[in-house]
Amino acid sequence: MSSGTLVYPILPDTAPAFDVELARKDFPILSRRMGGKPLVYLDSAATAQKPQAVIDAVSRFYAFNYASVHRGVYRLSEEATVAYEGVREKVAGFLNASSAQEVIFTRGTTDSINLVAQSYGRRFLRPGDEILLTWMEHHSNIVPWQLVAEQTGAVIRAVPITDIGELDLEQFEAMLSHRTRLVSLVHVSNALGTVNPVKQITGMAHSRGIPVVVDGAQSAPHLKVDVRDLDCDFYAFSGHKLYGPTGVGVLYGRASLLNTMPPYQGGGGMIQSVTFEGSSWAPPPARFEAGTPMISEVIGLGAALDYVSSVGRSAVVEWEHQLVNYATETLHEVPGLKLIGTAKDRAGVISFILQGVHPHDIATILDDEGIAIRGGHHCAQPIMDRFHVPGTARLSIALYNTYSEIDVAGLALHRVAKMFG
Ligand code: C6P
Repeated sequence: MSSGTLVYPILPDTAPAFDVELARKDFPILSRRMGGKPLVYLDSAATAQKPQAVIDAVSRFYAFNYASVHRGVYRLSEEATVAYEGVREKVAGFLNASSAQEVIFTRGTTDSINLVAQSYGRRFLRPGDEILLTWMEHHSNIVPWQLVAEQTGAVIRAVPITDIGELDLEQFEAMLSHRTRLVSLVHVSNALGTVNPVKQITGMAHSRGIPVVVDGAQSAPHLKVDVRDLDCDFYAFSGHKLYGPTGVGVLYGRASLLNTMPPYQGGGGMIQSVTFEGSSWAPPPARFEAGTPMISEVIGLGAALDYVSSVGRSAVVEWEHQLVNYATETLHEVPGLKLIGTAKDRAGVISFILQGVHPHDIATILDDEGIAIRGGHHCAQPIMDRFHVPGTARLSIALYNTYSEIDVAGLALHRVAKMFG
């Protein structure tokens, strides 16, 4: 593995005040019209749009720099390897990990959580051990644990949440028992927008020696994440929700834990030696990256992180915070609309139901106005059950959204309410 030379330097977070109109020019798709109306893209929790810088980085890489990594002695391959490993350094900087060796490239959040479940979980869970989740988990942080529970005899328990969509911390503490072997929870709920107090949770879990996995799919794009400050043991996110390409994500893992974990997939690139009698493993992160990796996607992820740094991470967090507050107030005015999830600390997402209208119908009617929102259970069925709804309509924001787009969505929802009222 290369020494991790930085190919693209990590830009300091010192950008001046955020100018959304300037930022919007970076996203070519935002100039599209849908059925004659300007596109209002409010589904970034599903996937974020891509700035030109990311599109260019991927296309430049394919055009002029493309070769396999870790496998060639020729210059082109060495260049590609340096660029690929440079992104690992960049991700370590983005998360404030202690070292790039704690950064594993995966296909996304789902893949990252499955990795922890199948490697750490299968190695260390025993019959009767408890895996503690919460009621606000995405299916990606439920099903992988069910699979490993079936394989090991471990048991899943879920911490309840309050009526406003906050985690019940007293219950959380009460449910930590001598049988709890792992806590896995979402940082920011994709269905409610709730920001969970991860640092407090890792404190409670660690005082009992229990490691904590954090699903960061919705926090990496919207918060300043510092895995050392959060003190989590694993943190997973997806590149495509962070302005990067699909098919690439990250698992951060604390080095002391990664070193104890067996590979969960075998193949090229993850071994030290192979004979027919047996094989030995490369150290992390290579141990968990079997096969030719998603090279150009990793390059695109690096460009996305550069892009966010150039805009200014703190400025983006602040801008989005204002937008979420504004959207909450705007939606409050719509007759018959009920917000689902009104936690004090929220990010990225506003979820709601409208009396007498199915969420899919809301999304379809808004689409006629060029507005893209999501309706459904958001791959989080337990939380829908908790609120006794089949699904919600969800407006989710990114750095390129504006107050006037929220106004457009608000007016459209007023019309829907009138139509069905
Ligand atoms: N949520 C949404 O519209 P992948 O698909 O692996 O990139 O991310 C999975 C995932 C895991 N955790 C959370 C909290 C998520 O929000 C998601 C993806 C999308 O809300 C698609 S269902």
